[in-house]
Amino acid sequence: MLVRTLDEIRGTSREVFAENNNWASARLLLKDDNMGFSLHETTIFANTQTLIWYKHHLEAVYCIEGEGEVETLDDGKVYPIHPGTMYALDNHDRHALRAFSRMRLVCVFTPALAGREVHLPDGSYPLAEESPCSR
Ligand code: 9YT
Repeated sequence: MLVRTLDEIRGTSREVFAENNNWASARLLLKDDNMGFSLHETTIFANTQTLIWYKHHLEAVYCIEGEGEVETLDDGKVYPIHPGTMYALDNHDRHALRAFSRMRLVCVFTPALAGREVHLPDGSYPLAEESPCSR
């Protein structure tokens, strides 16, 4: 069994910061954990907007703290985010994520992230290289 805490992750390579300082991501589970997904607690800092397009991944996001909104850019629809809201990018949707206060989000990615990914200029993460399953 795997057991990890946020306190153990802080200050290690599993804690990743956006280059534009919009967010920080504590990566609780990664590709090498062989769960088939990665699991993150992401902090989105207040009064930020992040343009995202996970063209290689699916992501589900569950808000546990803070207020914000997500806009799907192809159709301009805006969805409020409060604690208890989940959104799933089931169509690799291009979107804008806006935080009105500091948000804490639990995020699941498939395929799993490998470790230190930050957004590429188009808002995507690169696809982690295939590696043989270690178990
Ligand atoms: C909600 C979202 O995608 N925010 C960007 C960071 C990402 N969740 C991550 O790498 O943890």
